Amino acid sequence: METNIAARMLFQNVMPLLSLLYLVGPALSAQLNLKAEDTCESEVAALRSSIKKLENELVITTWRVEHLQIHKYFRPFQFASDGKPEAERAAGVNQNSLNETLTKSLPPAGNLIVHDKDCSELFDRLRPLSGFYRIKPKLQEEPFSVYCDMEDGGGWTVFQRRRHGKVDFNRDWVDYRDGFGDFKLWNDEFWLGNEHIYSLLSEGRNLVKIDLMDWEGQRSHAFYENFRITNEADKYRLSYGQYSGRAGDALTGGGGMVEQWSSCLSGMQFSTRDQDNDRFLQGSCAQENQAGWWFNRCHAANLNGKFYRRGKYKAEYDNGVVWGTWKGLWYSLRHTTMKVRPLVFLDAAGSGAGDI
Ligand SMILES: [Ca+2]
Repeated sequence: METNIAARMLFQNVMPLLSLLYLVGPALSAQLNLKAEDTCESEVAALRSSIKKLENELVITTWRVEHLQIHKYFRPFQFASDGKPEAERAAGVNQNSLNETLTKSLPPAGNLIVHDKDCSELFDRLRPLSGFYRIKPKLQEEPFSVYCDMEDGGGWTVFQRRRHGKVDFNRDWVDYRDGFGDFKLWNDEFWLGNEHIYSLLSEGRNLVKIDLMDWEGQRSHAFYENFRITNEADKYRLSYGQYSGRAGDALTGGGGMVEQWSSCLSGMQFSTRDQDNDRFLQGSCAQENQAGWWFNRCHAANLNGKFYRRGKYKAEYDNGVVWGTWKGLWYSLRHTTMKVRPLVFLDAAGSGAGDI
């Protein structure tokens, strides 16, 4: 209920702001240009600066509203002809009009100001701090919000993150396709969504880095060149090139032929608890492991697994947050990050090789 009220207030605040900036903003800017040569230059500068601040506020608030709408935290606040807020009539209102208000979209303010196809372009252009930013990997697609890791050489677009186990990763196909989790705070957990990951990975040569941390604070990592997934029609099939790093090549299943036969994930389709596309004929890896992932029969690495709070765990299946070649299948990791940037990238230190 509190969320609803907060969201409603947010929405009430953003609408006048939207109207003001869309209608008055351009005219006001033109006016200011005309008067720039007048004597009141400091006033003009102050006004320009407050317009800039308002524009920034508009962008941020629009993202928030979109996030709340996407996750259906609230219905856009609307007055009916009888003057009563919609919420007061909600009990009596028919379902069709509810659906209409749920799908009503805001003006595409973000489209006008998204310049970057990924966090590496944003890093090159502005060198901003790590945080959530809007990117647009493909011209014909809508921009979306991602976490940009501007440390570690900078320019990383993050598509998976585990930190504290508050987000449930045992989800259906649609959630994994569209993305889930929280996209606000520096330690929020999320899966960016297979559609977005597909857009992000589909062009150019890339480097994926997988950052891992255990419950003692020890860190390790793995790199994969040219990490790719196919589209939904092919069930987001995974492929990747050369491995390097310290954590071991768990995606390929580790050392032996037998392990690779059963747990190499290259060439595997994505499976969720409601879509079994794995090679385990007798059952569903996604159901056993309570996760969506590119299962074979089943895996030696599964970063979307069940979050166990002590590291070592006992269970019927090895269904933890697992990177087998580093901590084994019966140790569930505390932090994981999967992130990508172009293979050829001039990092913050100018070395061109990142923090490898
Ligand atoms: Ca199966």
